[in-house]
Amino acid sequence: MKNRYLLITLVTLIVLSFVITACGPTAEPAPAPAPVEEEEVAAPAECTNYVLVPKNLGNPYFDTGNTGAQEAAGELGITVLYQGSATADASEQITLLNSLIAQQVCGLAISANDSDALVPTGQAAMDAGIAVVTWDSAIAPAGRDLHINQAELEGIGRVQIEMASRLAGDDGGQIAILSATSTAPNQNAWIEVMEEVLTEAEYANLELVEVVYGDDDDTKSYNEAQALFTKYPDLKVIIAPTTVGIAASARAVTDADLIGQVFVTGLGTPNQMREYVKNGSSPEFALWNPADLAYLSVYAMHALAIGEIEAQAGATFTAGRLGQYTVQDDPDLGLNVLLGMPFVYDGDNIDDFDW
Ligand code: RAM
Repeated sequence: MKNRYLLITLVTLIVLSFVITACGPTAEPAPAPAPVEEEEVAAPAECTNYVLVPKNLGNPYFDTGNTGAQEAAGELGITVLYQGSATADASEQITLLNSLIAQQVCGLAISANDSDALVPTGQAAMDAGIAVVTWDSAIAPAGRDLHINQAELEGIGRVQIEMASRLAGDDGGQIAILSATSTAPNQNAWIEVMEEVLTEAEYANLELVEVVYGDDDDTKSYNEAQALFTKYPDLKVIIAPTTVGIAASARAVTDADLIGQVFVTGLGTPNQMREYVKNGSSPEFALWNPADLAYLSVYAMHALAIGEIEAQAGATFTAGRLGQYTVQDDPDLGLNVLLGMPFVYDGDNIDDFDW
């Protein structure tokens, strides 16, 4: 996109130089057009309408993300609509994205329900001149310009095994993973890391008995947790790498009077988890700040759309209060921008957070 605006600027300068030559004294040679500095390229005035697309609506994690997106939108003087499908489903998401492409928005920031299925849709958007970033959950590199990554995969996977190990105690025991949907790119990547970390000698006393899927649906997640209690009476820990799954699992443990016997950990939001940290069903969990993640995503999407950066490694931009970021390339994740490290919440700090 940036090239287009450079070209328009150059053509304008050349045309202007002809006009000046035609009108000016004929003896004087026309001055050569000044070299165009990248910083001089003005943002196209029409690039003000963007959309933040969550995996699904009604999920407090994404709603919190939207508060950060709106903060960035206010600072940048742009509009960011928040539109998603009712369920965390790739085909519903594709239908929505197709309609947004037809509306010719300036940019899309998508949390993907499927890594590969969304590639053609992402490509269609980019072909239409729309800046495409993913945030939270990535489309495969061919289907987006950049992924805005909450934290390193390794860090997110490892911290969950560390927490599970602390909760299982010295003797270890059976653990299960209660995930989001079976196609969720982010959860699947984290589960892969967790399975690898579990092969380390330090975690030899933890036995992963099953991975089940609650589809980021509260009721389904609750029922899956209950099914785990029945199937594995010796279960020690449920790791739910999803904010929907962890809250539903902690509620299921609480309702089943299993506090102290089955512990829940994983990724959650402080407001949803506070009561479960306090009642002991989920003494610790981790997360990054979803508002910051979406805030950063809006800055990156806008920088791409107005040609301030190209989607290439080494490109730098400033994301408001979060400061400067550099686009990096990763063999698995492709071009991405990294927000930071996951943070562990527990009884000592949970009341410091109000989101
Ligand atoms: C859920 C979603 C989201 C994930 C968080 C941790 O809200 O699945 O994609 O990043 O959990």
